[in-house]
Amino acid sequence: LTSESYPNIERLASFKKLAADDMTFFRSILSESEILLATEDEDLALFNEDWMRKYKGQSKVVLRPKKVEQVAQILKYCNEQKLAVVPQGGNTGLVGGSVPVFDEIVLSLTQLNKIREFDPVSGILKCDAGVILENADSFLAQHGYVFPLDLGAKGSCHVGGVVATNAGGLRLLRYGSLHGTVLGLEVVLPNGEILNSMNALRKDNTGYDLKQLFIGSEGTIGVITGVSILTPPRPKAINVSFLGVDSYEAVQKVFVQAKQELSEILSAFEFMDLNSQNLARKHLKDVPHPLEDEYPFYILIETSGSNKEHDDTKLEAFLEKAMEDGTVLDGVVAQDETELRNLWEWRESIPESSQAGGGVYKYDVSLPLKDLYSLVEAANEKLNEQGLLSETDAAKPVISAVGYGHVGDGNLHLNVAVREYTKDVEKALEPFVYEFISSKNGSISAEHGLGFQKRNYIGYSKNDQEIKMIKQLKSLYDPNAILNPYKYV
Ligand code: FAD
Ligand code: 2HG
Ligand code: ZN
Repeated sequence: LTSESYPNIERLASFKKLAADDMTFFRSILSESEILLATEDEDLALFNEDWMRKYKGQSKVVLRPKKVEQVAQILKYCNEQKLAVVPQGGNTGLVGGSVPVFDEIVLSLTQLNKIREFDPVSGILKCDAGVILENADSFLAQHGYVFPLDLGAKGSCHVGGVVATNAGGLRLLRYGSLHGTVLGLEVVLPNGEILNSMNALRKDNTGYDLKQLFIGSEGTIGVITGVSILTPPRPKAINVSFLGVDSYEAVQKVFVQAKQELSEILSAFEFMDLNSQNLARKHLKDVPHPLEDEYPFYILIETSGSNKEHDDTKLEAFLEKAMEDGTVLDGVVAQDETELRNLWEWRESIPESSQAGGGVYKYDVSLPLKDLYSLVEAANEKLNEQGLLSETDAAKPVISAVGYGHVGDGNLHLNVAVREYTKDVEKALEPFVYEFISSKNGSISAEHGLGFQKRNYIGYSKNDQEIKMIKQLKSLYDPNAILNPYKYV
């Protein structure tokens, strides 16, 4: 596996290089455990390299403050000194946005990780940005509440990281996007000012809703240090079923049926193609697939509610109908928590499975539902035409191009699993994939953001006027452009 370098980009000479006097300053405000320095044996790979092992920077220092005031002091200093900074959460982002490109200082939020308060009447949680998503959810479970966002990286990603990305995940269909559930933020601006809007109000129409600017800003205009979020009651009854169907048309039909029949208890509707399940099969090795026979498409449906009997009856009636009319060809329903986890595993393990053969090109796109799968077909055609794809021939770079995702949200994940990263594959896919999406009026990033990977392609989804305003906002809040440079702004 050859790690992708950063071609055609030069370090900006306007940024200062880290010097001894900078370290003296950092040591004056941080303790030893809050500073990690690269040494001969330690290249800080955990912080320099992204989850896909595709992007790697060369930062020599990671700062891990425990207090918001320290974040403010660090940014103020870096801004004055023109030292570039990359804010980093759990480093699970999938667009190369969370790691340095050159020698930017990594500002890691890992140690700013306290739950601040929880109101069990309103369900409003206030916490530090560095709280790991799964920890936030486990804390809420003790109070009968649930975090309104769930995703495969929950064990590592941060609450602040998902907000900075505006991640979507597996429950968006039910609980909506973070633009709705986040009620307030605490953000440190590049000049060191702390913007405190840790609101606990559901309604507040007093001028611009400033927090929205930071949700999904990917660390380019401020560092999120605190999050206030509305959490829903934890469902008492959860059902998961895993179905096999014979076409993408059938997937859409089942989606409509599920919305109609399951209505308020439907909490996730995910689809996976056969190729994605074949990759997962290799990865999960001895675990038997939930369905004995192979189907071109699979669907995972989750229901959650407060009354098991009620939900069971509804799910049974829905499945009976869908199987009777022949839309669903086969299916299973989890009988206990272990089976439920196991069914989810066949969906949640795909990102890792597609990476396991060497590397992966990931495209996270929004498309009109009717066109959602056509991108996977077009990509396969293109890779085949150019003789780049073979599941068995190790001389070909591409193992498989698979499609899966959050049908309920119109969000497809195209993963092109490769034996190694090569220019031929990249050239075949880009800008082809982006042009395809644009021609269907889709978005080149549904939920992962733009980061480094899509820095040159924002024009496929935003018009000139929108890009102009993004740049104006960037220069207003970060005039020295020290925050997350070389990425999409
Ligand atoms: P990082 O990766 O560290 O950072 C992401 C971006 O946010 C970077 O630009 C960084 O500079 C910035 N940032 C991080 N913290 C802060 C902060 N406190 N203040 C300002 N900027 C900050 N995404 C989905 O939307 N849906 C999914 O279903 C989903 N599933 C995933 C499954 C797996 C296995 C993996 C590896 C990733 C998945 N993702 C998914 C990607 C998703 O973007 C990340 O998991 C998550 O949003 C990033 O959180 P993080 O704390 O790791 O942030
Ligand atoms: C998911 O839905 C994540 O599993 C990751 O958004 C998607 O790896 C991907 O392409
Ligand atoms: Zn996703």
